Amino acid sequence: MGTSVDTATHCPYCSLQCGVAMRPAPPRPPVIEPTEFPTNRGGLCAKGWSAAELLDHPDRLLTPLVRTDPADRRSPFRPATWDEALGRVVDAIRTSQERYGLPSVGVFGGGGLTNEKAYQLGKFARVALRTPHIDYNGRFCMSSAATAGNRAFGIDRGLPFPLADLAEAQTILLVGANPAETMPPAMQYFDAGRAAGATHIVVDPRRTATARGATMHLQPTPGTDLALANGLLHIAIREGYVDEDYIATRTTGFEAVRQAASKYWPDRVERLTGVDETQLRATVRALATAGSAMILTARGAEQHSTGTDTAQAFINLALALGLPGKPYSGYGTITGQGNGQGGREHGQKADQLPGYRRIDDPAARAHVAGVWGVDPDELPGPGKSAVEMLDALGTPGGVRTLLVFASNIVVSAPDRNRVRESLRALDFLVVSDIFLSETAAQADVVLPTAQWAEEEGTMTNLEGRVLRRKQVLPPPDGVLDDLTFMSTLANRLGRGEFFSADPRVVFDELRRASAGGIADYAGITYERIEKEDGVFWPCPDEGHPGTQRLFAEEFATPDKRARFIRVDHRDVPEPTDLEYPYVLTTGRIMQHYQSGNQTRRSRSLQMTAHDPRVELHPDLARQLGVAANDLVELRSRRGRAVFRALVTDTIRPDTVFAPFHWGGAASANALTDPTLDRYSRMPSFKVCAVAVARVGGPTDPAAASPPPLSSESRKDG
Ligand SMILES: Nc1nc2c(c(=O)[nH]1)N[C@H]1C(S)=C(S)[C@@H](COP(=O)(O)OP(=O)(O)OC[C@H]3O[C@@H](n4cnc5c(=O)[nH]c(N)nc54)[C@H](O)[C@@H]3O)O[C@H]1N2
Ligand SMILES: Nc1nc2c(c(=O)[nH]1)N[C@H]1C(S)=C(S)[C@@H](COP(=O)(O)OP(=O)(O)OC[C@H]3O[C@@H](n4cnc5c(=O)[nH]c(N)nc54)[C@H](O)[C@@H]3O)O[C@H]1N2
Ligand code: SF4
Ligand SMILES: [Mo]
Repeated sequence: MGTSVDTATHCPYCSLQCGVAMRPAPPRPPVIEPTEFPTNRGGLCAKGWSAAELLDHPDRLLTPLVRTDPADRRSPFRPATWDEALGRVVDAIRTSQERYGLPSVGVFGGGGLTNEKAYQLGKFARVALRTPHIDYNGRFCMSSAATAGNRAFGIDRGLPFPLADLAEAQTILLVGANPAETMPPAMQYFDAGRAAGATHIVVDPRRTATARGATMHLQPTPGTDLALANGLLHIAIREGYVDEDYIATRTTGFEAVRQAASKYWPDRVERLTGVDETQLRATVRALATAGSAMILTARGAEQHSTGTDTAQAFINLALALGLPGKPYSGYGTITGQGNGQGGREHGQKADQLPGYRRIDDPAARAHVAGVWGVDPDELPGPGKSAVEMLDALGTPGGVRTLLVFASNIVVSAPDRNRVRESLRALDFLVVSDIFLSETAAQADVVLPTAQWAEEEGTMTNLEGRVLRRKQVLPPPDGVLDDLTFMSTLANRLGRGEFFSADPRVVFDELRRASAGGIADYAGITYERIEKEDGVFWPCPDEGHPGTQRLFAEEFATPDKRARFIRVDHRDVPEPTDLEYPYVLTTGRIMQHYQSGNQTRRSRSLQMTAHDPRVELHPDLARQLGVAANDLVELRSRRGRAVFRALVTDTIRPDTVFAPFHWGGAASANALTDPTLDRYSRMPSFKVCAVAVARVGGPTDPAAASPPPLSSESRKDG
């Protein structure tokens, strides 16, 4: 597009979607500068600064790859034309469909895809493949808080207010979130609040950078947040802090919750969580006596087999204090992926149609089928959730041919060894990615795709604000963007008439498909987004201003009231024992993003965070004879992984923390527990039992310090 002016767009990574300006600098990739966009206001983290490094990275996939021997997935890859690669994909789809029926083809999507691509992928599964089986990595991310939000409020918008409201709240309780590393530019709102006298309380088993800056830090054992929330509610009730008027006029179901809370005596909660009674009381007082208060959760509280109920427990607390709908107050969850919000609204989920409609609702089916121009009876029903779909790969009734878009499941799904086995049981695996990920390395066919700055689309950020991602340069020769790929493949499958490769056409169709749904985008246009710094959904028509704040008057439930739901503490699925005496929790460091398939390729990020490191308390290190930088092996009931020791007193002595950004020998997900939440189907990423042992010294050339790309992604490649 050879212009010399800056293009205003957004960082490709997390849900903060920081505004950036990109200045073309041919023949090098464009130069990135932060803009004054309302989320980042001139801030950017190291990942954002480095994002353009990957546009012309030598590892980029530039042609489709196929196996030299189509019958042997262990044979080497060779470059192929699109025609040949698509031919193999179509043959595999047809073979599975003929042998095992339509549901034997599955799709796995991602929360990084634009709204247009996520929407089109859901439609592609239902209309081109006619399979019920589509799910996505958001199941690993937002599903518990989403389920709880839908249950309690009738709507799932992560933050029911703009981010800037955080600076105005007098008290914030932040549970299992580490924005200082996961969304650094958002810290300016927390900092502004504290500078103005706000009280911030962080709940985290680690004294993170976020916790260090807060007013108070509660340091519970992983997996006990539900008991903590019920304990706070118990105190609020006993000390007369509940808002009886609000409860009577705006909610239902409090009595059962009040009764349940009566069992959460502070000393019992102290025993369950490890947080002492004084801190519990101080937290309640800070929330209840402030003029405005927010309770925010993120993955630390949610990625558990009790994640939905845990989010609900914090919603119960917020409702009892009368917070949701009051100015600068309420409950929110901090969405993770770039389009984690929009990606969970328009049909990538197994049980969902666009506009956050349910696929088992006859009226929703009729509406969406009308927009798509198909017979409602043709639309499949709900399919299996992510982990359940992966577990059933290659089994009778399970998926035989799987198409993966924008997820690196071999690194990011729980119980990696089992995932690898399941993928091996497939008849055919297709992966669309920018780079040869660990998952792509196991595929039969790999398809190169365009990157963020090479295509147009929209993203919905953590606030529910719909943004435009703009094209700054064309994709490399021979690389097709996902929309073009989907419509080309649909064409080959005889369903091409239903699909467009033009993002504007797809977005306009999405608007119509979402119209009247919960996540209503009908009034949002590319032009409005541009003029108004984004538009907040719901936005039912072009004259509607968009909805920055929810719940002031009513909730989105049928009776317009929020629902209290009784929830009870349950022990973690895998308690520690003599063989596996420590608790492992997992998460993120600032420099790397998710499975690391992108950020591990950035030279500047690798320079500051090359080594996968496990955090251990000095007492534990001493007991195990581990010194700083030693190699340490973690072992769980499912696998092993080796990390370099980071000895730090910021973590509980009974707990170790490992990032999940690496594959190969340093894969945290070789260890994690796939036990699912019964409602959201979220796995237990944040708690399992492990053994810990020293396996080498700091200069040992052994397993850890994998090369920038874990050996795994090269092995079969
Ligand atoms: N640098 C970076 N930033 C990112 C991402 C990334 O990969 N890298 N990913 C993006 C995405 S998709 C997401 S979902 C967000 C996630 O953002 P966060 O939720 O902030 O990130 P995590 O590190 O997964 O977990 C947060 C904290 O939970 C704590 N924790 C662990 N177990 C428990 C527990 O049982 N209870 C409590 N209360 N806390 C616990 C961990 O110690 C950790 O500090 O980040 C987004 N931003
Ligand atoms: N142990 C543990 N595991 C976790 C978590 C945890 O806290 N602990 N967190 C979970 C969470 S919250 C999340 S969100 C998941 C994320 O885990 P993944 O789904 O693996 O996330 P990414 O690494 O972002 O994978 C995106 C892939 O798509 C590629 N890609 C990027 N853009 C595009 C595009 O436009 N089209 C296509 N086709 N490909 C693209 C990237 O190169 C990358 O390989 O991990 C989960 N796994
Ligand atoms: S905070 Fe998120 S959106 Fe902003 S620069 Fe960092 S990764 Fe990108
Ligand atoms: Mo996430």
